[in-house]
Amino acid sequence: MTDVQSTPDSPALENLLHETRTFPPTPAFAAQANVQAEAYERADADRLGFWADNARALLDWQTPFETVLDDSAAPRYGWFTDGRLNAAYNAVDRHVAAGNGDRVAILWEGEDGEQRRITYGELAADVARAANAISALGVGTGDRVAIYLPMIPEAVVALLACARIGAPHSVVFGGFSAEALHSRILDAEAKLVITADGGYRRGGASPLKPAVDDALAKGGTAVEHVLVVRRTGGDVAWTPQRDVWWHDVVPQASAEHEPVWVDAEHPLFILYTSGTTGKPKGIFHTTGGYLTQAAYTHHAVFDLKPETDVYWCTADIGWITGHSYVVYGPLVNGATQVIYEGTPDTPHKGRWWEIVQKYGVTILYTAPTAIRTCMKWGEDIPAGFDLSSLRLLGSVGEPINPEAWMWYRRVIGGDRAPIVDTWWQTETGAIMISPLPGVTATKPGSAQTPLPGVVAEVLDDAGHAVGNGQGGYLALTEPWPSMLRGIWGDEKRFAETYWSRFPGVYFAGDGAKKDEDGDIWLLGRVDDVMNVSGHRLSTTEIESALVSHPWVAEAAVVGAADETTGQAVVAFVILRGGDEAADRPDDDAEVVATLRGHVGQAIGPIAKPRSILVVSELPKTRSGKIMRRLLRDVAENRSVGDVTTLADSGVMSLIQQGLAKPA
Ligand code: 6R9
Repeated sequence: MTDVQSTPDSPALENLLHETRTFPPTPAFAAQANVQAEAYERADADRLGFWADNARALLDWQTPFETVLDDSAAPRYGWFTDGRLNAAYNAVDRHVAAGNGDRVAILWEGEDGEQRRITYGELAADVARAANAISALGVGTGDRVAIYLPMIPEAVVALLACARIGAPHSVVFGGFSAEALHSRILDAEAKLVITADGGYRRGGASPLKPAVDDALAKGGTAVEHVLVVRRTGGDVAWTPQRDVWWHDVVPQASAEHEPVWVDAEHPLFILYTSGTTGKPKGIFHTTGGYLTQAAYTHHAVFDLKPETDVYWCTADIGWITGHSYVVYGPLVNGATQVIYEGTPDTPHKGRWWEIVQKYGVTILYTAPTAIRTCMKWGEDIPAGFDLSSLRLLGSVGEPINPEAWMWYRRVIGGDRAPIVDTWWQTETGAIMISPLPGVTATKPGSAQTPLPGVVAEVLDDAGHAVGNGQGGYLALTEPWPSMLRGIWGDEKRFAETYWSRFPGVYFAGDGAKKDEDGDIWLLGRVDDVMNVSGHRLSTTEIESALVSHPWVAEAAVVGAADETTGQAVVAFVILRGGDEAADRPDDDAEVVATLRGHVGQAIGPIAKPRSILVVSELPKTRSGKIMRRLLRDVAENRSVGDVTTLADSGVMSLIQQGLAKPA
């Protein structure tokens, strides 16, 4: 707890919560870690040389590069520009060439219990067949392919088949509507759509093909064919000539295919990310720099030992985390990984932990939203499974509240496995700020340190780096290999969105602070920062204070217009189940009074929410981010805005119904 020190006109984000607990790596973990402290020194001494070494060590190049960084057209930087390579070759074939064709690449588990085990050798053949099949459908190098699939092995095969022929893929989340899909197909001018009849979610088959049909019926697209994987066996409408079954063309195709060697700067994929306002941005990444940093960070941050580890990243393939840490990073590094199709509570709330036990998962990478959901369900559930195989845990997607971090460490990691809290974005392509598990003494709630080769700063309004103990804007001050190369078809928006707030510096859009040790804490999106009587408060810190109370599983905080204070803090909370809830009064009003007092104590009177609403769900994107914009609409009594990127569109009416009922 600290005093609120700044004056009402202080521009900087106030720095409220303090954390003193640290967890150094055990000597045994440190001794075996892939990356040691020297990496920071090496990269500081010669950043470009460091990345060039990694690009050469981690990837196979058909034509070696000489140029490391081309900054002549900044901010459109180029990396390894005179080199040539192929992403699918690097992810699959070269492991076979090196004699590891029999190593398992994918341990797939369907939600319905179906299982598939795919070796690198089998994956190489599948990718080559799919590459031949999509070429035969008229897709050439440079053509775009939209992918709208559930979490099935064919999703990995489809991405890699595109990469193999140099056709940039554009993955659209399986949960998105026909309208969202249509706008993304149009924007990328995709020629082919790869989809499935459906997938399994929440215990049932949920159809996908109808959304593709509806999207294409809206017209204006360049789509010539729809390639359809049969997963659920449900009935599908069929447009002859246009629609083609995967099983009719892929298994029959030849498993011989010469990869298309592309320039390092050839586009590998487009991935749409919804801005807070306006039309989604097609973030595009290229081949050499992206693969280098995806592979390096996967090796350094997850400490992967390909012969012995079983790695599991729970992200959907429609999120950047699925691109970098299900497909490219792990496969380039030759990992054996689990892929699970469904939801964590199907058919029971221990499904994830059952999978960890069954496959002996050693490295688990997931999102705070999942951790908080498990906290809500109670720790008895994971306690019913043997999680002793886990040796490293990761977190991504949102700030992880210190309380959730401690729970993750104790309940899932057995107080043994280090936690890496990894900050990055669709735009950064790969992890940027994170502890190194064998080096860093970790701190609950903080992403801590830029990785070797990455330069990040916290800047004040005027663009000066803040000192320790101060808050401001997170910025990346030097180019990095996996940086976005642009917004598809919109160079102007690229320059304005990322490069104009602080000229020449990448503006991440996140608030951050540096603590007394110089460690970086992420404080939420700058758009969500609240201004209460002139004090700029972060959503994250107040949410963390709420979650530190034993009754609270999840919290979302927004600033709502207020006549006296400009903005007032309004909090939405989900209460915890299990033993933690034992002493909780039944009366919501008493709960609310206690929680307000708790925030006042933990942070200070300025942060006390004006109101706290107890809800059963929070609106989230498919990657688990809370959509505070929608909660602000509720807090300010407006009708709720665009909900097309919500994971579950029914949530907003649930929240509003709950609020309408008499307290
Ligand atoms: C990888 C990913 C990016 C935004 C980012 C930030 C938030 C991600 C975080 C985190 C705090 C972390 N974010 N990881 N905030 N700590 N470890 O999530 O990409 O979907 O593009 O979102 O997510 O706000 O700016 P993306």
